[in-house]
Amino acid sequence: MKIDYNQTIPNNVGLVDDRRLLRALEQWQPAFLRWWQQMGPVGSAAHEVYLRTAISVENDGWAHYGYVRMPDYRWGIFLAEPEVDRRIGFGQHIGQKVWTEVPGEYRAELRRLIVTQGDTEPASVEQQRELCRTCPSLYDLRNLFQVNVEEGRHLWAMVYLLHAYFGRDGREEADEMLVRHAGDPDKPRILEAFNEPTTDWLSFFMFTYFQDRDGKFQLAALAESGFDPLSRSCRFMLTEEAHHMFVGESGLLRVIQRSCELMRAHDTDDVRPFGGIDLATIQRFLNFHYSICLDLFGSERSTNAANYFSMGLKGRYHESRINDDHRLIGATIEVPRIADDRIEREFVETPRAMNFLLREDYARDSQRGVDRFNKLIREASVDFTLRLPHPAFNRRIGAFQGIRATPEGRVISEAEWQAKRDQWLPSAADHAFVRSLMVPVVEPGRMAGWIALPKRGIHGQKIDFAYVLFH
Ligand code: BYC
Ligand code: FE
Ligand code: FE
Repeated sequence: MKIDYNQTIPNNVGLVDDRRLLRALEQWQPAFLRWWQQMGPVGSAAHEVYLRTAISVENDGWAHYGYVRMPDYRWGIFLAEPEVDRRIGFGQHIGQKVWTEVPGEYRAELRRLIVTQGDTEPASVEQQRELCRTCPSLYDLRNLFQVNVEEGRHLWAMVYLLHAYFGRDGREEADEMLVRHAGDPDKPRILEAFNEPTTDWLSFFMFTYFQDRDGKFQLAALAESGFDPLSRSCRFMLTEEAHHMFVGESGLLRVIQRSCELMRAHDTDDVRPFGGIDLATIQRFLNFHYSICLDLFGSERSTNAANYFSMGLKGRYHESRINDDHRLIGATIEVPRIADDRIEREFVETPRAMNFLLREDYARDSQRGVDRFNKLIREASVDFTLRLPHPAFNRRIGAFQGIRATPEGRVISEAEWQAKRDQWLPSAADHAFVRSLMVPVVEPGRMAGWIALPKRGIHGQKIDFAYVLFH
C-alpha cells in the first residue's frame, strides 16, 4: 500500500478506515510535537533542512529529498509489506501462521519489548539535542537532523503498535514515552546507555556507530517476531537504521583520517596542539561507548530472553539463515561467568543465552568497521591499532558486573582500576579537550579542523551545498 500523505498522520496502514485509532493517534500527535519543540534539537524550529522523507516502503525509490522545517516533517506510520503466508520461524509455535493480533497469553511480554524499544528512540533525540550548536559542518548538521527525525519516526512506529493493539494500557504507555527523559533523575529512560549525555560530536559518531548498531541488532531480532505488525514495523525501521550507522562509521573514519594527516604533517602522535583528536583519545571514547552498548544486550543468561524466544516473540539475528531446528530444546552453549575473580565459562541451555548470542553477532559486526578504521590508519603509515575492549571491561549488566577488568580482559583490583581508569576511559581532561574543539562551522563546504571532508555530498549534491538554511 502506498503511503497516504493527504492525512494528518501519513501512513500505509489504512488509518482512515479506523476512526477510533485515528482519533487516539491524533490526540497523541500534538503531545509529540510539543515534546519535539521542548526536547528536540535546540533552537532548530525555523531551520530549513535538506531531508529525506519516506514516500513508499518499496525498496526502489522510497525517498524524497527537499528542504523541510523539522516541525513540519511528516512523521508517520509505515510498515513493510506483509509477506504472503508468513509463518512463525522459531520457538514452540514454529510453523504456525504469524499472529496479526496480540496473543493474549503473551501480551505482557510483547508490551514490554515494544515499550523498551520505543523508549530508546526519543531518548536518543534528547541525548543529542545540544549538538546542533556545535556542528563541524552543514553536511554533518543535516545528517544529525536526519537521524533525529527518523528516531522520532521510530517512536511513532512503536506508539502505533501500542495504540492499535494494546488498548488503554497501550495508550498510557505511549503517553509515558514523552514523560520519561534521558538523564532525568526522577523519570529516566529505561536503558542506562540512553541516559548518558551526548554533548560532543566525537561522542555522536561513537553513538551512531555503536549504539545505533544495537538498534540494528535488536530490530533485526524483533523483525523475526511471530507478531507480524511488530515484524513489519521493524523491517521498515531497519532500512532507516542503515543510514544512522553510515553516519557513525563515515564520521569516525573522517575524524581518524584527519588525525592521521596531522600526525604525518607534524611528525607527532600528539596532535592536540594542532587541533586534532589524538588516536589514544579516540580509543578511550571507543572503550566507553562499546562497553556501555554491550550492557544494552542484557545478561548473558536470561530467563526473559528464553521466554521471548520460546514464545516466538524475539528471534535470533537472521534466524531463518541459521541451520538448526529453531526450537533449541535441550541444546546448550558456553557463556562466560566469574568465579573466584576469574573469567570462566559454563554451559547453559541455549534459549537462555539469546542475549549473549545477539551480543556476539553485534561484536563481530562492530569489529568489521574497526578493521576499516585500522586499514585507513595503516594506509596513512601510522603505527596504531584501534581495538574493541574485552566484554569484561567496564560492565554494569550481566556476568562481568561487580568486577574490574582491563581492556584486554584481565581481572584487576579496585585500586588498580582507580589508578589506571583514565588511561582506558575518557578523563575529565579528555572531555574538556574534545569540547574545546566543538566550535560551530556553518559556512557551506567548510569543515572543523578536527575532521576530514566527507567523500561525497548527499543525494548527488556537492559537499558545499547549503544543507541547512538558517532563519
Ligand atoms: N539498563 O533478563 P535481563 C535502539 C534489566 S537500541 C537497565 O538480562 P532482558 C536505538 C531488565 O529490564 C535497541 N536495565 O534483561 C539506538 C531486567 O529487569 P527486571 C533497543 C537493564 O530483558 C540508538 C533485568 O535487568 N531495543 O533502537 O533479557 C538510537 C534483567 O535483565 C538493562 C531493545 O532493547 C540495561 N541496559 O534483556 C535510537 C529491544 N538490561 O525484570 C534507538 C527490546 C537489562 O529484573 N528489549 N536490564 O526488573 C529487549 O529485548 C530486552 O529488554 C533487553 C534486556 C535485551 C534490553
Ligand atoms: Fe531508531
Ligand atoms: Fe537509529
